[in-house]
Amino acid sequence: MAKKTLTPEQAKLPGNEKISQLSLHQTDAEGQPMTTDHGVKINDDQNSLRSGDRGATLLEDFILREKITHFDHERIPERIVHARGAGAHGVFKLYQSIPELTKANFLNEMESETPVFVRFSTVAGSKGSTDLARDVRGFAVKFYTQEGNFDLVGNNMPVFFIQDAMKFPDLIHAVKPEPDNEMPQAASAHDTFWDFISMMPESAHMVMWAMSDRAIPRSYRMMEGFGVHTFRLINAKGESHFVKFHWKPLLGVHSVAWDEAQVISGKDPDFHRRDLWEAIQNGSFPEWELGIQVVPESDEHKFDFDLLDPTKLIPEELVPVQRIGKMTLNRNPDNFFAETEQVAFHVGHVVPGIDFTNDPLLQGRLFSYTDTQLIRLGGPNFHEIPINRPIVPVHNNQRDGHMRQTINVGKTSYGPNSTGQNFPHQVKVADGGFSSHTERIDAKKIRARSKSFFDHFSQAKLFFRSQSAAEAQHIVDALCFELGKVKTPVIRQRMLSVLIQIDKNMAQQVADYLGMELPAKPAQLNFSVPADGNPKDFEPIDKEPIIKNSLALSMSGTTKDTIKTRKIAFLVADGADADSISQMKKALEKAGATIEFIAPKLGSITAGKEKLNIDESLLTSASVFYDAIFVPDGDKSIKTLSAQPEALHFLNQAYKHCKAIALAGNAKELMALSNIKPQEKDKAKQDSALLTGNTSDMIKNFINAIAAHRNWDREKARNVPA
Ligand code: HDD
Repeated sequence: MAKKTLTPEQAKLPGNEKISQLSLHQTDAEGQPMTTDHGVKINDDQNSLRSGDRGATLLEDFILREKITHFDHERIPERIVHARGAGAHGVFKLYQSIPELTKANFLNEMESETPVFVRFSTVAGSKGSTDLARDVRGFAVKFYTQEGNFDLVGNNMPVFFIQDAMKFPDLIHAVKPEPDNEMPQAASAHDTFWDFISMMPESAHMVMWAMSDRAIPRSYRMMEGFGVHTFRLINAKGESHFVKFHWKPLLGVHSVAWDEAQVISGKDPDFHRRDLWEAIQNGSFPEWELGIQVVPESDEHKFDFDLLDPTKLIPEELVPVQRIGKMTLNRNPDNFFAETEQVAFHVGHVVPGIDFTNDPLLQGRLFSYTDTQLIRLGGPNFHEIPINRPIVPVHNNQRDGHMRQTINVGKTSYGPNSTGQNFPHQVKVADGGFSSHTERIDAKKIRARSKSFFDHFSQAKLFFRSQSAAEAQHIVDALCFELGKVKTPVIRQRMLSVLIQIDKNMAQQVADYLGMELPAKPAQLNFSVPADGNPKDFEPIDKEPIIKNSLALSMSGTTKDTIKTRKIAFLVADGADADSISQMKKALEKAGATIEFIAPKLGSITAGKEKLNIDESLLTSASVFYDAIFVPDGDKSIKTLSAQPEALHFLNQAYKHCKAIALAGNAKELMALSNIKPQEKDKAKQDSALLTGNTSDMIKNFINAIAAHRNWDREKARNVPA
């Protein structure tokens, strides 16, 4: 079967106002003569100009010089964080207008669709690093609204490691590869990261998220997104409400297994990028609902945490998430560098109706994002790069600078002016002029943190207690792995002191693995103390969460009723049963899944009277690329597969990674051969994701097992070699 990959043209991917604007900057060389950058037609682009057949190259060769100079300057600095990413275009459509909360036009205009550009990323790795690193994922959305650009620059986790932007360079220096040997790449499992974290108890909550399976998503399309900080919504009367922004994926929130992540990193480090690209190209457009949690100003102090503290979330049980619109990603970029690499997000890009709070992390970010673009994109005119331009006109008295594109006409570049009739003119608030929320502030200038920021553990406890058994076990496993990679015993020891504050049993399991005793509560937990400070004044407040658990924090309750876009491998060889194949294929495709045929070699196989084209071979593929495996009936095919170690490994690995496996008819013989040995108490028939029998009888259960994502129960036995 040929893969369904369409060009944007064939797929008739939707455009929008931003896409039309971008198209003005596109160029297509089809049918065109080659020229220099200055438009001179080139006769020979293959040979440099030289003095005689075997002589030296001449300095005069402007064609050679131009080509090489441009090449030498092709790279720009990668992002200091979030260097590795993938982007896509789309639209945002409102379900419900909210004028009582905000005057932002794009959150009120029901008829219009707002173009968006989204970039997903990992944080720590370099531009060429693996997509499957255990890491936070960036989730940055640029809304091209009719009132200018609004950037929601969030992550796939709702809290952050630190409470003050002042510590961001330290955090990033600690997590990035160590400076002496530039190792390890795209990994937090090393001494400097855990050294920093173990001295920074405010990171405890985020560490629980980062060690959870949220840090190894199955797909960008299956991640939540969060604005993290508390922002403000401002209505036409100038009234403010606090708001937290959420993105809820319609495919649910799902992750891969850690062992699987590591295998994918070797087999296809572009796994997430490819998944996003292919989904859009195949017309399976990824969708998220935009959610808001709204808190009236009068309730600011109603919670047992500070709304300005970015290490805290508002439990959905306390303030439900209202879903107010949907974002659909429906178009891949035309050029990675021009769009995905050059896009410049800024948490300070807001439109009238949206404003900031005094969250100290947010406040520092407001400075950092423009500053970083100046070095990364080379100067103050980065807003003129096509992907960054708003879809509304830009007029002001900013002028000149490196690579200025706009040709401002006239003499006037200042205001007030009379030479240009005082244009461009300022805009009244009633007519859409931005004015900052008039928050009352009556305070002393101090360099300090509010005591209301000192509870570092209650939400870390809430998160851990809200996990399913499998998720909690994965956090323990992740901590064992990460701290196991730490070489300095005192760092491990200090980290155990932090973990005890969250959950003693969890800390004990990690300590056992590390071969260490659980330490007593140390004299000092927080090392983030000013030179004149008394460490005692900086110790965390020990508090219990005010709710027992929060369902929304666990992925186990997420959408599990669809197999749309899931990839299913059909393991086949000559002689596979045509009926078995077509029954299963039809049912899975009807439910929205994608099928790929995998055989010992490429080309085609015979299945009954049919010839089946093979998509991948056992050599080019691996079970980690698929959500589930089906082996159709057919004696000859099964015999061939039985003799192929790669086929047996394929099945065993899928089993280890808790995936749905359906073995039709005699294919069940492959079970023992591939070392799939459910424990006595855990027999095959009790494993809801390991199916044997007739193809037609297993279809429904197979679909349910794929929709359930993984049968994590299978892990309990811990008896699966791979
Ligand atoms: Fe940041 C990039 C998200 C804290 C400084 N950040 C960046 C990106 C995302 C985030 C998604 C990539 C944007 C893209 O795809 O181009 N950052 C966050 C979140 C944070 C956060 C959710 C905490 C809630 N960041 C943060 C702090 C600082 C920065 C505290 C500095 C004080 N972030 C940057 C940066 C980056 C960046 C250095 C690197 C590239 C860029 O901005 O454009 O300025």
